[in-house]
Amino acid sequence: MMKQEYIEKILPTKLKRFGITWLSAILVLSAGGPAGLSSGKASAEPASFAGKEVQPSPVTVGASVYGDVYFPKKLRIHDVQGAAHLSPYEGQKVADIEGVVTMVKGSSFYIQELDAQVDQDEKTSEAILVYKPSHGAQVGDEVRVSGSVKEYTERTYASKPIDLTTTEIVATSVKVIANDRPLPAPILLGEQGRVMPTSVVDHDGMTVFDPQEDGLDFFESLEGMRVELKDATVIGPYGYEIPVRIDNGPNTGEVVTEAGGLMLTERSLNPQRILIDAKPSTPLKTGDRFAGPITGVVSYSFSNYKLLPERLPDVVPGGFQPANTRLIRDDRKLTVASFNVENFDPGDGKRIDQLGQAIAVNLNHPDIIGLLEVQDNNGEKDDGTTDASESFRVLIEAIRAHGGPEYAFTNIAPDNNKDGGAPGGNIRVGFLYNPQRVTLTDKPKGDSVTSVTYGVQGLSLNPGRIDPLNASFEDSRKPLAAEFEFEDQQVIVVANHFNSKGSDQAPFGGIQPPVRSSEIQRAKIATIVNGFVKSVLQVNPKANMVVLGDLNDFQFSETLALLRGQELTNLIDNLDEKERYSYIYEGNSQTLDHMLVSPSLSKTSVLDIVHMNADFSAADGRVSDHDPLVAQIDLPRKTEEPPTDGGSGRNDDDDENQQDNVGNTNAGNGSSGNVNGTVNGQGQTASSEPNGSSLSGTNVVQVKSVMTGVEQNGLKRQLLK
Ligand SMILES: [Ca+2]
Ligand SMILES: [Ca+2]
Ligand SMILES: [Ca+2]
Ligand SMILES: [Ca+2]
Repeated sequence: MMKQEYIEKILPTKLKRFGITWLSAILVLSAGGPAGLSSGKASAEPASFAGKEVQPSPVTVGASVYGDVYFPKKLRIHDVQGAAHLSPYEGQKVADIEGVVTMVKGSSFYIQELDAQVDQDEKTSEAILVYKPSHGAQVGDEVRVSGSVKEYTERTYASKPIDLTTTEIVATSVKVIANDRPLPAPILLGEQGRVMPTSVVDHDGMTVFDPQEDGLDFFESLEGMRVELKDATVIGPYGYEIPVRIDNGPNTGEVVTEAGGLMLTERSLNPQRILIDAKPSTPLKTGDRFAGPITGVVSYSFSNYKLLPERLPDVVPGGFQPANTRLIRDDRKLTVASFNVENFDPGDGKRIDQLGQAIAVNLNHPDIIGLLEVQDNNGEKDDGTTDASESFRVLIEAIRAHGGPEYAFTNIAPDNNKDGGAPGGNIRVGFLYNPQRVTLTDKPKGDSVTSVTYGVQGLSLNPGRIDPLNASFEDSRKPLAAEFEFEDQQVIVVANHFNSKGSDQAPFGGIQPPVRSSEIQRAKIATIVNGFVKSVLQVNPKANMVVLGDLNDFQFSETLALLRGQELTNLIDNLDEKERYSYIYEGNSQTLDHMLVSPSLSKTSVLDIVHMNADFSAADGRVSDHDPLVAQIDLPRKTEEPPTDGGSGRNDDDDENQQDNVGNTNAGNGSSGNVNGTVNGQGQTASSEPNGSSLSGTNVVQVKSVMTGVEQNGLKRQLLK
């Protein structure tokens, strides 16, 4: 029998016999109804005909029991939440919704179902937000709430209005029916409790509610509920929230950094990251832990699910320390760094000194440093100033004060407020270089509008901007190419700062899949820079090129694919996966900064990301939001035999030698493919010899690494003092 036929024809007849109209009951098809019940009450307000919203209440008339009469059951929180992002009762009035107050937030509070009343469905949240000014409710009160159901944007901000909503009862009445009730037991998250999805945020455009698979649905199924985190590990410094991870058992596919952070990979945005919405009383760094479990309610605001903790346990420091570069100095090799100095200007106070120390000590004063986000001489004062010579000068002095060399600098000032960033700041890319080690080849300096080209004489301008009038660079930085001479070799370094991801929709936002509109401009910029690289290599296939900077995208992105083309190798890709980060955003360790090299350098360059900033708060030594990158490059020498392995001019021995120049100052790095687990003391000794220029003068010595104790091409190598 069809349900429809039963409801329309048969049931009215049955109900008539005991004097109630069928519209006053909710009825579903059931063969005889449940046994063992003998009485029931009719309710006046049927909610729906769907099976879930009713309960069996057999009616007894005389000796007859009508067991297949179903009445609306009492509406509970899980009914209002439903197994969905939006309440099935949105916009409707609900009455006498019962729960215990678990947390009070101003005019709002969270209530949760008594443990005895929860349904058997993990997809439905058992808690809900209630809004009523002057509600008077206290944690532990058992209340009965009436009002209307609203899908509410808990907090919003003009630039990103598209967020998920929080189901809320806008209450007309809140009746306290008991005090000091025990709070419902928190749901334990993680391996011993509810295991979190670790790879998918959403893969069905929010059309299927599958909390076991989709992180978005997982958190929604716990909306407003008390949850507990055991042994939470901090995965980044505090920044509006505390990002943590918990143990979700084996098979998570997680890549954990040496510091204890969570790597963003091509496979996962790590939906298991939990953001704790509280400000810690002590500085936090990646790898710190909490002295006890964290209990709180699941909330959502500013495009993310968050945990509102009832209290924060004490912090147990994890002991991770800001790193120094692991590259062991070898003066015959060129070192090139990329460092986003986060809106640096002469008004930065003690950060000037800290950055000086970072470059002189942590980075071991590289020969060439591509700097990003250098502001003009008066920072964000917006008065038409664009010159940054004072910004460079104070930084050079600070490096000197920490034992570094006297650097020189070069840059091209942007036209006022044309390159994006904070208004008035005029952030630009520029270079520091050590004139004791490299020279900026003598060419006319470019200006803000003239494009640099490459010919048989090298760069036309030095430095020069790449295609600065191209509309693709609108409101963004123009790449800057500079030509340096190291020993007898030229190397072209291109510093970049691509447009940011700021305009993209959020991974946990209300639009799924999120639109990442910023990629369009980056794709154009990457294509232009790759075109420049191509134009150089067409003239000189052996040109030594380093393309570096904050590219505001990941190593596996389309941006990087376009920039690499067939020409460049991204040294990031040579690192062990857990090493590939220079930045932490909402608890995801990730790479925005890159260092790419041309074919002549691809096998003789070793990269180190110096983890001294991203994992730390300012109190623990952070001097910028980005970690700097340093590459050590064994430039091919003109005295060398023609290449035999496809143009790199290097053989396998050389690759090993490169690894020998990476010291192991952190015990956890032994597994890295590029980071040798052995400290090479001899390399350190040899590298202290200022012998690079002497070596370049000989044409009978096959110069390899100082460490190579073998003969090459029949010529005995020699160490020169
Ligand atoms: Ca439930
Ligand atoms: Ca909801
Ligand atoms: Ca889903
Ligand atoms: Ca200014």
